[in-house]
Amino acid sequence: MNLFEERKQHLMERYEQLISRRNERLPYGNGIYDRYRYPVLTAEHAPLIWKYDFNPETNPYFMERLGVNGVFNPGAIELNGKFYLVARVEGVDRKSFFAVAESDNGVDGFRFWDRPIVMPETEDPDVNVYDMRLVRHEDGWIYGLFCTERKDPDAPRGDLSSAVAQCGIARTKDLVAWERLADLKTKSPQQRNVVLHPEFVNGKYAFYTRPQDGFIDAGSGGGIGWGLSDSIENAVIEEEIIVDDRKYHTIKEVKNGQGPAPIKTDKGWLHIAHGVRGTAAGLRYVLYAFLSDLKEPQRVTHRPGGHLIAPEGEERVGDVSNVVFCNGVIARDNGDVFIYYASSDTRIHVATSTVDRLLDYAINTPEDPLRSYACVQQRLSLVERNERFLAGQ
Ligand code: M1P
Repeated sequence: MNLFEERKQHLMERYEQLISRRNERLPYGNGIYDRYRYPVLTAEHAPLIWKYDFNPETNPYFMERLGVNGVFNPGAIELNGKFYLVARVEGVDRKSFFAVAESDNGVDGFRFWDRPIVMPETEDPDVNVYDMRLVRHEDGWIYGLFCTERKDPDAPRGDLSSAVAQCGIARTKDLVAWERLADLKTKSPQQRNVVLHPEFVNGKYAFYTRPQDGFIDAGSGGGIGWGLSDSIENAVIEEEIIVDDRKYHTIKEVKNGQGPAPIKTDKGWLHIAHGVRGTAAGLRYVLYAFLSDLKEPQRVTHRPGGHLIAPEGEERVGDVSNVVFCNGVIARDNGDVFIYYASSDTRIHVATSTVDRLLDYAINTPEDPLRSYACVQQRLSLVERNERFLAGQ
């Protein structure tokens, strides 16, 4: 067998082994959710025909022509009983694009569709697109809101890094054909992590936003914002309020952002978000949860303290280490919840829970009391309740 055939066969076999590998739920989680042994999607899950030229005449070494660097930060949706992720696929050229992967059970067997999504551009072409939030809206469309990034036209000469992030909006019925709408307009110079609320509020489209002064730095901005727009085709938010602020000495001191669209429950809207703090080793991204009022989704009713998911083990290392990020969740009719989170801007994992468990967590976990002394009081109160209960047994 020649080199071309040998490499091709080996890589194809290895690919099929990877896709058919069963995942395993790790035993004894924290009671809130379960983690799994393997990531559900990685760069190695990208189909070989996206990367290799299969013609031996033009590619005698069966050499990778268009490499994939990472697969992370997916939007998620259930359609006709199947699990779909719209992943951020990052080529080795640093540009990201979107691609759909599907699975029957949501924890393994994810396989990319043959072709990536062709996302139409607006008149002002995106340089990079990423982090899609998929929302099935009550108007009948499935929306994909994502970050569209372009070079900052006002950057000083020689500054090749400054960028402007805004919210791109597209809609689809089948995840195949996408209609691109105008980018969201707000007064903020930077917007990332914008999410469409699944229902109309006061007859308007409602958005979670994240206004920022700079591309990376929140500056005087930051916090999870909220605003309404009459139109989705030309969405404009005139007034933006902050519904979940960042705070000194918390897991969301530097910045935070809404994750996926919130889950509707009988006790309120259940949100998963990310919080960022600075450390000597750089930024640390963790996930947290909160609950907001059913009728007024912008009014937060419960704020469990601390993180819900933080990077663990190999999750801690990758292209941007010490990061977990979530923009996709699937809540099934039977109450099961699949939280898709990416680690270190490199790969995608799943954590499974239920609406009941997450509500118990959100409602009964005490808020961050913001001072060490108060944290000790909080812990002592738990210890004393336990002592009383155990003594009475
Ligand atoms: O690198 C970590 C994350 O950084 C950004 O998130 P945020 O806007 O909150 O800082 C995003 O670019 C995200 O894609 C990335 O995972």
